Amino acid sequence: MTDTPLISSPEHSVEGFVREFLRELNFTQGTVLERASTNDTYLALARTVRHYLMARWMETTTAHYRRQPKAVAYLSAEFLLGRQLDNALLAADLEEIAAEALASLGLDLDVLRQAEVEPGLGNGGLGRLAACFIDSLATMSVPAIGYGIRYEYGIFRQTFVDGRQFEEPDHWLDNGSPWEFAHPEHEVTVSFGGHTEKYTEGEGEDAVERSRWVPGWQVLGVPYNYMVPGYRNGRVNTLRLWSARATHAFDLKIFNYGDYAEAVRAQTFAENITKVLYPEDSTPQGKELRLQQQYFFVACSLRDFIDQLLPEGFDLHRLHERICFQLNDTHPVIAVPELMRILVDDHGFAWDEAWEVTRRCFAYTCHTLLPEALEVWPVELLGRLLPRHLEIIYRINDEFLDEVRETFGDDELLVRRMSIIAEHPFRAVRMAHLATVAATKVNGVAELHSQLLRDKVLADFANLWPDKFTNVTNGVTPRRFVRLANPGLSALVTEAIGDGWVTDLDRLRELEPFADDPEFRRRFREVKSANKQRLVELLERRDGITVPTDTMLDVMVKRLHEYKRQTLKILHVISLYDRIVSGELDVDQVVPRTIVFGAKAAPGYVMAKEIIALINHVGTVVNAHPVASRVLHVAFPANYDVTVAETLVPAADLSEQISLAGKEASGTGNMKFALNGALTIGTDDGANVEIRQLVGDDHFFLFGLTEPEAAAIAETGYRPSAYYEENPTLRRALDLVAKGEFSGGDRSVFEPVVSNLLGEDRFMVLADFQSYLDAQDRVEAYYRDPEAWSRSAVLNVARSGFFSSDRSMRDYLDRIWHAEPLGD
Ligand code: BZD
Repeated sequence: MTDTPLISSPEHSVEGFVREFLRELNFTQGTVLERASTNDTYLALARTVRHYLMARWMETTTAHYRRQPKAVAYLSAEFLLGRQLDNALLAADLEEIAAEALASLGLDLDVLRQAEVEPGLGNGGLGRLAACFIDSLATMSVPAIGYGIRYEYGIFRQTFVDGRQFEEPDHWLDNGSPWEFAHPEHEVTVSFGGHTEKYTEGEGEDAVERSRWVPGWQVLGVPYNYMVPGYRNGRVNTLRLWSARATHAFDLKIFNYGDYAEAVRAQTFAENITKVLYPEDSTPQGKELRLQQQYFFVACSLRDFIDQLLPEGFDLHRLHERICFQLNDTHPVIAVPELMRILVDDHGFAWDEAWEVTRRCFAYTCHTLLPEALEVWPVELLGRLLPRHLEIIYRINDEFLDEVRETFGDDELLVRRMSIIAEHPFRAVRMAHLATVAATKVNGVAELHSQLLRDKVLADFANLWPDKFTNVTNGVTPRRFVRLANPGLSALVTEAIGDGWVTDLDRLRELEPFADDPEFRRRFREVKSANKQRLVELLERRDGITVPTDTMLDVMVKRLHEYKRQTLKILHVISLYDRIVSGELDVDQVVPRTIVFGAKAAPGYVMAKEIIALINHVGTVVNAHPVASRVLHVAFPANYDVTVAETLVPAADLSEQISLAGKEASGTGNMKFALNGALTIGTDDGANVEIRQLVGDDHFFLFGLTEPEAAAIAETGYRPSAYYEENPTLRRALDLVAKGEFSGGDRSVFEPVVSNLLGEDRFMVLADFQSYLDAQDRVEAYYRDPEAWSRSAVLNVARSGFFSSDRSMRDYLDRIWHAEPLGD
């Protein structure tokens, strides 16, 4: 690193901003205001804002390099970032200046905001969590870097045709990508395939048997850097995403042989690695390309950290003093044998020495409880793609199983259960076991989840190493999900308690007394209602969906999965519809509600797609019914993403968190809603448990089986049809679906959904149905009293400060990383 003085930031004023913006528009975008398209002006604006953060970025990077503090590398196959412009404006304290500067040129900041295409580089909670965490790390001045993949196509764009999901490619890079900086000069070579060779190093007594990898093919990884600005603290961390390119050998091939077509084919092959994000959630499909992606980004990242970020000549025996690699689920776990390979093969470490270092460098976060979601790789595939890594995994396993036998005796069943290698139904590497064996710490993402990991999913490991297991409850960034998404609430809160809450969310506690202030509650309701208005306008503009204003806004947004139980919610809607239409409920006595769904289904997940169709078809019928539509409205905007969440969450009255207890690891949407003053209707699952404990039972609508109850029923044999037979309300709702009420009389359309519920119902929708309806009745009664409801809503805000991702980061720092913020 040089001592070259940094160019200073542009002047922090309206005039300074205008100057910089016009310069960008003219010199970089190559156009003039009069002829600039919206995209031109958006790009010029983004680059202008970027300039204000540039000096801080360079300073932060230089400080990390010079001071070599212990850092955190967050390895994640997904970073679901959301739009960048607003967050950058906020971090640089430029919101007002930019709005004024643009207005002085006859431009509207709001219009330019809409021009940004969000990078959809994640599926759902896991990817969004990674984005919240890097925001918090930057805001807390923690030396940290995010490592991931720059997918050319992010999560698919969802459209509905006749209510059914269709997927379209997400060309997020098409209009230019002003937030990234490519660094081809720092490209890294990544090897795949080939075979290993044994050789002897040294002679006589000193001779050691070693193995070397002779790869079959290689690709290049090009880093793209993204700024991760801290909130007004002068820090900008880095997110480094890797993109695959063909090696230069291919260029040579063109030159030598003129075999142009072959060279292009090779090029395409290499670049396929980072072409597309796998649109999966919880059910890995064992795609070869996916393993290539995982190894690719992890190999690039380790090389980058070791070769670029450590000083030359650094003694790798002390690597753990400089870094903790946090493994975001099992996707990056191949980093464990990769580090072993680097240390043993490239740096000549003895095996034990290398293992000592490796074991201290990794920590593992598990995000699931569903056994089928635990990633395994067939040995055949792993051995073909990464033969040296497979050898290393086998040796790690041999030594680990020796330890198991030493501790527990020759219990072969136990040994087989714990082995990193599964034998059935085919020989495969269990990535969660590998991660658990290698990691210094293994954490779940909410108290209940961590408990279940210890007691069930990884119980044998917890017996062996009780101290390895810990909990860090998830959190969300208050910058994006309160301060930016809910300007009305932010202003109200700041007026009441000052603005310290933005970086110290526990201070929301100071709002508690205001819950008893009728004037504050009135203003809170005013904000809610303005937020609903904003949502109504968004749905109209974006989707052409018209929804009523000023009804109870009941929201269920999350990936579509059976365990999350969107079917339970739609059965509630169907039952309300049924009882209104049949006259059992007096329509004038029903509290009007708008039910909003948002969900993408994995393209190969047939049942999830059927459920989407059912929701859309129910919506069509309900919304068109002359009586029911007076009080019920269903909206399902397609392509739910971070940008939609930012308008939807602040508008919600009721947050639906209704997974079967023991299945949702944490949830983070639940936290966003509570922080924005929605009340939760939820099961005792994931972080709902902690939300309820904090906000209090009187301000949370609990229903459903507990985890031990659900486990007991599953044990003795669950019979969903018994609930159908015994509960006439449930029977009528299911019968309506079965007889084709929502499919133009065609009974076959939703038959798979109905027979699945009656025959298997793995996630006990029918068992929880009545309890859910009763809880919804309590919701309705409570909502009739706006004073009581808004008091509870304010208390939800005041008592949810714990769910800041800043707090999660403090927990990781204290319990796992043992790193510290960088002082001035
Ligand atoms: O992770 C989610 C869990 O389901 C949530 O309960 C939890 O709150 C969040 C964050 O901890 N898991 C995912 O989002 N998982 C995936 O998206 C995923 C992606 C690829 C493969 C497997 C799972």
